[in-house]
Order: sequence, then C-alpha cells, then structure tokens
Amino acid sequence: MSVFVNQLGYLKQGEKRAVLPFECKQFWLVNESGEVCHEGETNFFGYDKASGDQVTVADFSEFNLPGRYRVKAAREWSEEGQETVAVEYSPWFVIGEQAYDKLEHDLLKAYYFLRCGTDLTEEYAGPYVHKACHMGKAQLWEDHATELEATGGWHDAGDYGRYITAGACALAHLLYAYRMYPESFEKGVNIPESGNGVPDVLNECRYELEWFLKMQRADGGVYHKLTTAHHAPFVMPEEDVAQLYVLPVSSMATADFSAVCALAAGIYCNFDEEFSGRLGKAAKKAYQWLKANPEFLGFRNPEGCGTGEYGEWSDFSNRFWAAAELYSLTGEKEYHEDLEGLFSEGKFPIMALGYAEVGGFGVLAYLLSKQGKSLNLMSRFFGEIVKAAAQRVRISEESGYGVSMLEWEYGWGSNMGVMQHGMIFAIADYFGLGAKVKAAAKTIGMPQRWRRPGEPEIPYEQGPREERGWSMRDHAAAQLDYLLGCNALGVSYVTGNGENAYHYPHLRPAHADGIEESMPGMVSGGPNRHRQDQKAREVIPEGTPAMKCFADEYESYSLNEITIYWNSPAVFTLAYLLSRKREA
Ligand code: G3I
Ligand code: 9MR
Ligand code: ZN
Repeated sequence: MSVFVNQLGYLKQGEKRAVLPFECKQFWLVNESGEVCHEGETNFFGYDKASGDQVTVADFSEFNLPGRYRVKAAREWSEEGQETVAVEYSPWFVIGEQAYDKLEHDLLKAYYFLRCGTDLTEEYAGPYVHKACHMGKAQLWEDHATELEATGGWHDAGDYGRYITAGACALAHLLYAYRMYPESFEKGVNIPESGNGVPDVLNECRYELEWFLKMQRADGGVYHKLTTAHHAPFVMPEEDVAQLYVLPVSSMATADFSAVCALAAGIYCNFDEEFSGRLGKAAKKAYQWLKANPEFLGFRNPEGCGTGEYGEWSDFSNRFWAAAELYSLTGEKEYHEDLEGLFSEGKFPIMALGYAEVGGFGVLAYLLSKQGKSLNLMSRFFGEIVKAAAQRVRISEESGYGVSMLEWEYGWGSNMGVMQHGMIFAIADYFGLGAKVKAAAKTIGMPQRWRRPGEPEIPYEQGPREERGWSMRDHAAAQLDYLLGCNALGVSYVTGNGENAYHYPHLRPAHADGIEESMPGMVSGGPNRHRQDQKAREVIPEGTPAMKCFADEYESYSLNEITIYWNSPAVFTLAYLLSRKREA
C-alpha cells in the first residue's frame, strides 16, 4: 500500500492530502461500500530530498463529508510497449470530528503505563498490569551510606531510569498544553485519580511532580537522575531489583526543576493550595541554589554508571527558563532582571522546546504571564516566534510530505522534532502571528546543519519549493499527518493508532509482558539516519534516505524507543488542533 495518508484521518476543516511515491494523474476517494465519493487530479511535487522519492500529492481538502474512506490511485507505466495500470490503495481512514478521539486518549494514558512505584491494576491498565516497581531506597552515588526515599514518577522511556531534565521537558509540554488549550483536556483517561475534579492531565503530571519534589537536596540543588548503575535487561519493572542510585546535582536539573515547579505552582493553585505552595517553595529554593552557584555544573556519567546521561554544554537556557517562570509566578524584579540579562547575552537558541535547550518554555512563561511586561522584550520574543515558525514553514514547503524536517534533522528521536515543529506553528497561531510568519517565510535564512548553541547560522541552500499558502493550523496538522502515516514508509509511529501502526517499541514492559500488542499511545523515536545501535546498523542499509531510516525492531533503541518527552509534544500539537476544532 504505497498511498500514504494520516491513518487515523482528518478533521472536516483544513488540509487533507495523500502522498504517493510515484507519478500518477488521478485519484479517487472510495467509501466502505466501494463507491467513489470524490475524484481529483493530483499535483506532481517532484523530488523529495528526505525520502529520496519523486512524489505526487493528492489533495482532497475540499472534501469534508464525514465517513470512512481510502484513497485509490492508478499507477501507470509502460512495459514492452504496453501501457500497464496498477491500482494502489491507502489504508482506511476517517473524515470527521472524532478522527483523533482514541489518539487523544492514548497519548495521555501512555503516562499511566510508565508510572513507577505503584501497582498498575487491571481496572486502569487492562492487560498491561504489573506490581509496584523500584520501591527500594536509593543510595547517593557520592556516598553510599546516605539513602533517599524517592519512589514514584514516570519511567523515562524504554529503560527504567528517571531523569530530571527529561521529566521537566515532558511536564512543560503537558502543562503548557493544558494552560493554552484547557478545553482539550475535558475528557478523563481512566486513571486512579479520575473524577476528583482535577483534569487528568494535571492528575498525571502531579504523579511526576511529587517525585520531582523528592529529588531536591536540602540546600536547594536538584539531583540529576535516579537510576540503577546500568540499564536493566528486558524484564518487567518489578523484576529490576538492582540497587538504585541518586546521581549528583547538576545546574541544568536544578534550573529545569525550579522552572517546572514554578510553572506547576501557578497552575495547581486553582486546585490544591497546599500542593501549589510546596511547588512554589521548592522552585524558589532551587533558584536560590542557582544564584549561589552561578557556574555551569554539568553532568557526565561517572565511571561505573551507564544509564542515560542527558549531558549539556551550558545551562543558559535552563537558567533563563527558571527566571521566566519565577517571574511569572511572583512578579519579583530580580527574576525579571535575570531573564532579561540572560536573553540579551544571546547564548542559547531562544525557541527550543527540548530536554536540553529549553528557551522556548521561558518565552511562553513570559508571554503568558499576568505580571507586568516590558514591551521591548515582548516584541523581541514575538520576533523570535515569527522567525522560528517562518523557518519551519519554509522547510515544510520543501517537503513533498509537508513535514518540517531537513534531511539532516532525522536523528535520534526525530519524531520529537516533528512534533516540536507542530508546537511552533501552534504557538505562532496562539499569539496571532500567522500572517507575519507567512510574510517572513519568503526571505528567512536558515541553519544548514546542526549547530552547537552560539555557533553562527549558515546560509540556506535552496531546494525545490512550493508555496502552499497554508495556515499555521494546516502546517501543524501536516506534522501530525506525518506521525500517523503520511510518510515515506507509510508507518504510523503511535502504537495502536492506525491500520499500519508500528508494533514493537524498545520498551521493556511491552516486550517482557508476553502480550503481543504493545500498550497503545506510545510515540516511537522514528527515523534516525545515524544508525546508532547494532540492530539499526544490521537492518538499515548505508545510504538509506533519511525518512526511511526506520525499522520496527524492539532491539533498536536509536530507532524505535519511546520516551515521555516524545509523547508530550504530540499531546501539545493535538491539543492545539482539537481546540481549534471545538472553537469552530
Ligand atoms: O549529532 C547529531 C547531529 O548529527 C544531528 O543532525 C542532530 C539532529 O538530529 O542531532 C545530533 O545529536 C544527537 C542528539 O541526540 C541530539 O538530538 C546525537 O547524535 C544523539 O546520539 C543524541 O541521542 C540522544 C540519546 O539519548 C543518546 O545520548 C537522544 O536525543 C536522547 O533522547 C536519548 O535519551 C535516552 C536516555 O539517554 C535514556 N533513556 C532513553 C532515552 C531515549 O533513547
Ligand atoms: O534500553 C536502553 C535505552 O533506553 C537507551 O536509550 C540506550 C542508550 O543508552 O540503551 C539501552 O540499553 C542498552 C544498553 O545501552 C546496551 N546494552 C543493551 C541495552 C538494551 O538494548
Ligand atoms: Zn519503576
């Protein structure tokens, strides 16, 4: 089936496209009774660099009759003087307002399946039950005689580690999704707290935040991570009983902790003052530690520790984010001075929304804050949003798939990039910057390769272009389309969602539980052209086009792992798309 679509489907309004990796002229939409409901001429896009294919686009945006359909296309070629026609079909998909109902539920519910330190019971987990895991005390890596009770939180990913900067990133995506699009979080996801009067997204985030609070040292510094010395074998979490360690404090972890606790304090105050108070206090204390320790305190795995490192080169963006959140929470001048100072030094990418570079969260904190704001700073932040979104528009216009990814951006966890770009379009739209973005996209300059923070931008090499005139919403939707199957492999990168969804995430419980189907709602890391593990090197031939560097192999962590911060930007982007639906 090489007619690629979003396998869940499309909302009635907005762009709807199928992409075909071959030339063809006509296409049809066929319903379940086999009737043709729509026919159209395709547009030949040409060479799509990331997939290495000549691609054709079948646009059926104008068709919005709710129902279940598939796209039929006739592929023609000549064989020994004869015209041959082969008919190809896309997977089945839905047009209608309920297209993403299951996805919405599953993406958030995924966090429940990653809960550590609690029994997952049949009532909430269905067949994916397990006993409370990682219940032992953790020893300080630096002093084994000191023990810490730090159960709880989410497993980071396919491994059982718990890492502060990664957790802060996931929390930031989820909490901002709620803050900006609360109307998209009205439905519950059947977790133990459901029905307590608090939206489930906040119930779920609290599970992680309570663990965060345990990771702060008495002096305000925050431990970088809590893991065993090495990754566990592929066993159920409760069978991973190796000694747990708390690894040293880092300034990135302390700053991200401060930021996300301040952000959360401002949200939970509407539901639970006591909890909000604890968060606010912890955030300030972490900030005091940062002020007392102005030097960068990075993190490298000490000898004997082999779990995820999450090292960074600098902490400028982390400190900026913390200052911005604390300003937003308290309105105190000191924080404003700090954030302004860090911003004007210009030592970090402003609109990053990742687990290492976090400047974009600081920008959101400031712009959404109810405190007094500097007009100058606001307009510079808006300018940064416009620039980031304009680059992303330009890049997606160079993709036959409408995905905003340059060839070299298909690295480890590329699907996170795709969904973060969805977030950038959402943010531009939120602040009403769509028209400015479109104007800026015509002339915008771009980085040509990955840069360390602070390295200059390199002029952009022109590729094929198609000015599509899409709205921010259309661009964001196209990123989701890619994730759900409108990509060169026709794979949906979310378990349990889509006719051709991947099945075998690098996720220990999903493999060890003996159940054939993985728990639903898990976003795979996706294509990675660097082939960074043995399985990937085995199954991906060298020279494979970037978008095709993926295989549904549970052993390949560099292609097919899941993480809490790869699900979260998908939750955000979807919350945006659904909020617009409800508005309409
Ligand atoms: O060097 C590349 C560059 O060539 C590329 O163009 C660019 C854009 O994709 O990325 C650059 O750096 C990559 C970096 O991630 C940033 O994306 C590295 O090559 C790549 O090795 C690095 O991968 C990280 C991986 O840990 C290894 O450190 C992933 O982002 C990160 O998500 C992953 O995190 C692990 C945790 O350690 C443990 N838990 C699971 C989790 C997910 O696999
Ligand atoms: O499962 C681990 C995964 O979560 C990490 O992203 C990855 C890189 O740190 O490591 C995986 O664990 C592997 C370990 O590094 C080497 N031995 C095999 C482990 C499982 O495949
Ligand atoms: Zn656990």
